[in-house]
Amino acid sequence: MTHCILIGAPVDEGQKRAGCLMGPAAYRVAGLARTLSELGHTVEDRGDVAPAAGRGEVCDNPAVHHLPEMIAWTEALGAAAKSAMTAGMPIFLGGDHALSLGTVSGVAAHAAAAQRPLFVLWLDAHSDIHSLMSTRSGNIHGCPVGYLSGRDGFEPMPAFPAPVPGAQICMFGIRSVDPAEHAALSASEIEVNDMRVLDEHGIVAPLRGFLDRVRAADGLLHVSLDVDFLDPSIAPAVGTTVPGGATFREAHLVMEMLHESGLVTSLDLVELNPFLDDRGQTARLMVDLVGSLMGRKVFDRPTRAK
Ligand code: B3U
Ligand code: MN
Ligand code: MN
Repeated sequence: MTHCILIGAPVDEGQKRAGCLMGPAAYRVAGLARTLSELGHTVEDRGDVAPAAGRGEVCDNPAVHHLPEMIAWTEALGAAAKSAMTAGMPIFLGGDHALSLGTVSGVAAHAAAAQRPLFVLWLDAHSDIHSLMSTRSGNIHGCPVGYLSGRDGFEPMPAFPAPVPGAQICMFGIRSVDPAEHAALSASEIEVNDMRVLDEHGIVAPLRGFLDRVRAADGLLHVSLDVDFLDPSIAPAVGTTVPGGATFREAHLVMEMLHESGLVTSLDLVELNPFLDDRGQTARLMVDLVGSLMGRKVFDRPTRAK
């Protein structure tokens, strides 16, 4: 039994298609709390985080927008994440992916205090490893991994901490990478499992390899689940649909393996844009995936291999 702490992060400023701010409400409407309590967990909903007013930070790339707001979100979510980690398992209801600058920093601060390494599983069509200078869209939701991993080749931003070494980050589902991101990924130690890897080897062996690494290091594991990890045919409610994503079955299998590992200590649900959804289909699927991550099984076979 886990104490699940729901934290709304209605961040919409990391991209330009309004609607992600409705994500936390959509997860609540889709029955996330009920799903968790039916699985035997306790649930505490801490409501939505409210950031302070953004200060006037600027950067030299004129494309970048909402930087002061994202700095304020990063501070507020970092504090919320750090405090929730001492009480249970935070589940952050996004909000676009820029929110992970805050959630992962806060979780990392907790891990550092506990003297345990933090690992991050990034489930996404995109690598999100831009810097403020390399992004052409100017959308900060394309930058969180860049800052969290301390990407080389650009000025560090004190407001965006770099708490997770690349070697502790693992990506699955990758199928849309800009040239600047390609260079950054190549120079990093991040484990990149793009769709080619999944097509060739399936999802089980590479995921098991990563989970073994986390276990061997006695690490904490943060999972950051971007809706566009999933194929748009099953998850249309996202601003950046990319064909060829994870299937329904692959996604549930990932979640079931994560549950069986017992390693997951925090979770982001990001990029749901309920305005683009089809009768709540995507919100419901995301809630079902959380159900699998938190222990729902079709058939509970005690001897099932880990
Ligand atoms: N790499 C592109 C596209 C993108 C990144 N993340 C999302 N889209 N969701 C960019 O804008 O940085
Ligand atoms: Mn993303
Ligand atoms: Mn994405």
